[in-house]
Amino acid sequence: MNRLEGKWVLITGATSGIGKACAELFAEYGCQLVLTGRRAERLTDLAITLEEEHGISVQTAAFDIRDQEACIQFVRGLEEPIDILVNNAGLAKGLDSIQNGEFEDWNAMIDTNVKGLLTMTRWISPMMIERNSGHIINIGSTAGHETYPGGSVYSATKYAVKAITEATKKDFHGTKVRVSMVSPGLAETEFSNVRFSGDTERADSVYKGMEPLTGKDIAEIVVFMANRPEHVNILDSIVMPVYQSSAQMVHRDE
Ligand code: NDP
Ligand code: 8X3
Repeated sequence: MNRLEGKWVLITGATSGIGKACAELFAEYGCQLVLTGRRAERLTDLAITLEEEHGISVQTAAFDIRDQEACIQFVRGLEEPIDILVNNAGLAKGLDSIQNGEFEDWNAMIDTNVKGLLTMTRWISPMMIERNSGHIINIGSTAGHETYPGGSVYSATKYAVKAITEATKKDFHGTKVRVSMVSPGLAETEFSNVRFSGDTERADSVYKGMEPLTGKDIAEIVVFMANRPEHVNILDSIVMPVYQSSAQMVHRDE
């Protein structure tokens, strides 16, 4: 059953990976889309493709989600009320132990994964509360459920996403606005390339000898959550490849 057709879905970080896959899948369900990210050309290309393929309306906005004023201006400029907000934009930078960490990497992760998500939620959710309808879906991580060496700050940001998701559900208590989170394990996107600053060999080694998740695998969970009846709220969903059993337990074929 398609309960999503015609709904307005705002996806942050739609220029690649999980966000892009979410855009493609919501488009298949006949949703209207608002897509954000910093790479304007990718957003425009995706919008043209999805409009042509699905006959839907796609709006785009290129800005840095760390820029709180840009976020606020973007939300003020929205032409349609948002039914579903997918807080997806995020990244890991580096895999340094805390004693060797780079402030620049820490700031990028905290400002994007935590403050960017908070800012979007802060400015979109009042409109949902007012209409007593809406759904916020945060992309967390297995790193928000367990830690690993070199992952202290990335994990901290994803534990924060878990905390924010759970507290937001409580803030909306008594309304019909839903709050969910998906917590993926290893998914092959641009994530590892970004984490290792374009070191493709190192990025590829993350997925060596195993079949990782794809952006589409996660998009299917996001859309499943969004497509539940309005009285059903899935709070979290931990999703890993079958060869992954924890952050560091990854089976690899020879
Ligand atoms: P990608 O690198 O493929 O996509 C990340 C997206 O976030 C891009 O669209 C990027 O757009 C956007 N983004 C990053 N920084 C900013 C910024 N400052 N302002 C605006 N947009 C930004 O990685 P994934 O698709 O894998 O990551 C999506 C989410 O999934 C992240 O929150 C990540 O933490 C999470 N995740 C990923 C996992 C994985 O293994 N891949 C596992 C668990 C969670 P642009 O560069 O154009 O700005
Ligand atoms: C991404 C998964 O294990 O690389 O959130 O941190 S992991």
